[in-house]
Amino acid sequence: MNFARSDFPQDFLFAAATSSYQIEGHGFGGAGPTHWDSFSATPGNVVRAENGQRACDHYHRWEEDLDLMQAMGLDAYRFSTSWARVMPEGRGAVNAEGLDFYDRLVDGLLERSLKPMVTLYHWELPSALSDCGGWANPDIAHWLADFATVVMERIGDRVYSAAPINEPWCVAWLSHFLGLQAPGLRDIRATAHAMHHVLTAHGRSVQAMRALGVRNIGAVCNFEDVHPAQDTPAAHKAADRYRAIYNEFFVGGLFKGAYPDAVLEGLEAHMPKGWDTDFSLIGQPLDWFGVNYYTCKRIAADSGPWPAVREIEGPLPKTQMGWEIKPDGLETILTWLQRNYTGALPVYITENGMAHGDDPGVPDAPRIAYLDAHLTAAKRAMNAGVPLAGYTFWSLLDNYEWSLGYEKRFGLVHVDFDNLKRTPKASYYALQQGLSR
Ligand code: IFM
Repeated sequence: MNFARSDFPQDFLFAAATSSYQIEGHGFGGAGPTHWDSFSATPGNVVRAENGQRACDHYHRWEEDLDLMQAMGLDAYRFSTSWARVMPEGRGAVNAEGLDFYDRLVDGLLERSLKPMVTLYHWELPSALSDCGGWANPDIAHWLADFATVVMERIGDRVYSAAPINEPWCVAWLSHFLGLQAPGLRDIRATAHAMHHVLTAHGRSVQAMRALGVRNIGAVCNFEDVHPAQDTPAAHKAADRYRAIYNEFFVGGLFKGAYPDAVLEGLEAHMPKGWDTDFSLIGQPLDWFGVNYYTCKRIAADSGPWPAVREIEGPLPKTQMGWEIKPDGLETILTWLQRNYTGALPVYITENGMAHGDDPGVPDAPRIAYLDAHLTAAKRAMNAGVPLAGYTFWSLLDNYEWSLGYEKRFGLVHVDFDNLKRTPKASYYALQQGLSR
């Protein structure tokens, strides 16, 4: 691996990321049911109907996992808090055991000189809130802000950074329009409402955290490097529309106080009442912006109603997810964001990594090459003027890859899901070496 820490500025942070439902073991510690438990119990939604009830049992093995990060030489850990673990009904009563868990985790990180980077919501909505309409209900902005308050009253004095929501596109579009994640809806009205409420919830939660004095608050969105599949006007238009939905809608709300016309042309008729008066709430000042990047997309025009876009398989080598490997897309996204949205705001790569069908003991050379190439692309973006402040590897552990179950392995550390044994992969050791240089 070419990567060396000394090629990056001294205060540049290297981190690993996970999320609560994907690793903790939701069946432990008095957590309430979530929409992922019911989505996964519904035949056809998740490979082998797998769920996060046990996952990596990080709930009991968290010290071993923190030791692994410390030994690797990382500076920070990006994790999320499970809403239903802290508030089993989503509102009201607090599960003391759940809050204690995150309290211990934060102290354990600080004891190991790892900076805690917390995301409040990484997708496991409490079922009681899902029953009330979940992200389609405007009250979710207040529900999330209340959850933010409960969590931050306990750990807000010790976290390094905080973000309300991971990947709004997945929370809204993937889950309410494409139906591929919980709650598995395919409904344009629910989608339009969720797209907007994910941002009002972001805004209210930022306000709630600021009121408590929490510092270093940001937002995290995911991006793809989008290209027309053919050089035709129709494919270009379709790619523009796809890009507007995926890449431009959320940053439009956060940084420009407006949604792109190419999205409104399809969603405006379905938006919640008064949506266009919410931008001062949505556009709360931020201290940093987080970019999750994995791949590119080739888009063609499709027949049928809006958005009339179709993904076409591309020519580049692919990961276990079937995602094309396109490191220069990361540079494209970072420089485009900096020029059009984030300007001088510090940017973190909050997720990047690849799934690979790792066998224990077999070096994961493709992952090493993937990370090396993306770190180099990040460096190029920095040379082009992007104020990049950190890089987070997805993921520390093999874990629950949502509707794809436990088959897709993103970890730097292999997890044997029969006995939960952790075994660092070659990529873990390659990064460990690079971090020491
Ligand atoms: O595993 C997910 C994570 O939960 C959110 N970002 C993308 C990862 C890989 O699909």
